[in-house]
Amino acid sequence: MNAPVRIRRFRAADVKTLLARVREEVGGDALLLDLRREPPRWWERLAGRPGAMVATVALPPPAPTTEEAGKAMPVPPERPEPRAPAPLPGEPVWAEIRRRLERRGLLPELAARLAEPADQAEGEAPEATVRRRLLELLGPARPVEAGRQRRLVLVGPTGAGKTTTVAKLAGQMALYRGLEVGIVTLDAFRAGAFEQVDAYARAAGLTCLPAEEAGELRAALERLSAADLVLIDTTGRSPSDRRSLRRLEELVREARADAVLLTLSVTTRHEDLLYALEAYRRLGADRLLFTKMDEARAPGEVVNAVAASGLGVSYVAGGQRVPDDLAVFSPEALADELLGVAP
Ligand SMILES: Nc1nc2c(ncn2[C@@H]2O[C@H](COP(=O)(O)OP(=O)(O)O)[C@@H](O)[C@H]2O)c(=O)[nH]1
Ligand SMILES: [Mg+2]
Repeated sequence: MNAPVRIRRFRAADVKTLLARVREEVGGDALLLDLRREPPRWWERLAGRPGAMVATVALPPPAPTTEEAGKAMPVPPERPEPRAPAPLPGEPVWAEIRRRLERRGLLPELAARLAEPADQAEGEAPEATVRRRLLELLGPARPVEAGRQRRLVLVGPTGAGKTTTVAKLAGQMALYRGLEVGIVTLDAFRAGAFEQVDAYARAAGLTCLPAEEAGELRAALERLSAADLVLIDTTGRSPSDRRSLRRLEELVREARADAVLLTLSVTTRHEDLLYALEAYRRLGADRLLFTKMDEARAPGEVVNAVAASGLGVSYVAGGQRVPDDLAVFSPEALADELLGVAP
């Protein structure tokens, strides 16, 4: 019996990287079946980025080893999840919208509340009502108001993306807005941590100062007193580590920050996200920032977190590239995405 043709898909930001990756992974004998640009996803649109390039290739024989066979996968349909799924026969429109929101990651009770037939405005289509309620819930975006807000602290669980985001924000504010930006890292004493952020800072020609305790923090802030914007990176703490959270709380207070951005990965399980929200609220977090949009199955967790915390969203990050994979949050773009009407 002939072995079935094995098909793989590859994604990359541009054709050159994509083809290099195909060559590296499957060699020169793969047959290129299709090469196209995907429409940008919602956060990519916010960052003004085109969608990724996608190559579909047929892998050459001979039959794969078991390990390779695991990697080969059938070509998924063009859109694995239709953006606006067709209603089930006889399904009322409100129930269909609720189902759509749940598929995009909203908690069932929140989806039910948003897609509730009551209080519909005169002559308003159900979808428009839900969109309006989503926008009310999300509130306006809360990016940094450079000029008015000078000292920013990023807090959040380990691995959420704080350091990367500090580098992105610093880079964008310095390169695109021409601001003088300084960085202070309270994460300097973990092996390699200072080097990570200092490398970014050097590349962008910015000053990065380490600080471990209140005195050093004061001195660092003093040295950066001429900067337009000072970004303070912190160490991730386990929300259950009350003692080190208290220490961090003291340092955040010492920093007298104008904004405290609670950085969360959108891939976090809802229960863990609630736990982090509760723990970091005590540190004075006044807005949210979501990372790893590119890894998330669905963006509904952003809405769940806003609903649970009452905090607005500042930025969203969708990739590891510094500084460009960070954009000001857009409640309208997220609402359109959730309702499946995004272009
Ligand atoms: N895919 C993806 N990875 C990210 C994003 N932001 C950060 N990361 C990665 O997440 C990991 C942890 O990031 P880091 O900034 O060190 O997190 P921290 O512990 O909160 O400072 C690193 O490998 C980053 O490259 C993002 O938006 N998307
Ligand atoms: Mg870090």
